[in-house]
Amino acid sequence: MISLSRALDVSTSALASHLRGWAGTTAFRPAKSQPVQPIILYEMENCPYCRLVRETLTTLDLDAEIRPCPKGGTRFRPEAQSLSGRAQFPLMVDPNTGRQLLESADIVDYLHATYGEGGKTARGLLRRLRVASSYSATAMRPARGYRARSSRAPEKPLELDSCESSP
Ligand SMILES: N[C@@H](CCC(=O)N[C@@H](CS)C(=O)NCC(=O)O)C(=O)O
Repeated sequence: MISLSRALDVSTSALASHLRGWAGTTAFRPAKSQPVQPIILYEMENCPYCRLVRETLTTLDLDAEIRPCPKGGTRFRPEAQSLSGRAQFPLMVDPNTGRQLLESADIVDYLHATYGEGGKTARGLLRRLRVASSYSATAMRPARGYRARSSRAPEKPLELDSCESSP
């Protein structure tokens, strides 16, 4: 039988996806080419800006290596900070082109331009609405993925087939 805490977990996660209009469900603009080496994304699970980038990875159907950087994380967070010179996420590194970008809107534009069919993400009211709905999705699960817990690193990266909106 499903426990109450599990039911709450799935419900808040589904609500978060709902607040984003289930963006990041369908690859309706699949990439015209796949990166030879996976794109690297340093991110925080509960960061509204990181969610917008992860949604774009789904929309373009791109392979990416996700490097989680929760508060207190010791595995990837220091690496990201030394790369960009600050603690700001998302940070994208594309080993195929040598590009490194910090701002979520710039990362989304870069992914569409490099692997999709171009087009710029909205910067005005639509962008503010997107960010606001992504904040409200985070508010559904404010502490989830925020702070690191101790763990043992796997020998090889774990493979996860997923789409960003899946609760
Ligand atoms: N303008 C940036 C904002 C990014 C931002 O504010 N990220 C926050 C998390 S939501 C951050 O990196 N905070 C550092 C931290 O929490 O350690 C973007 O659009 O990417």
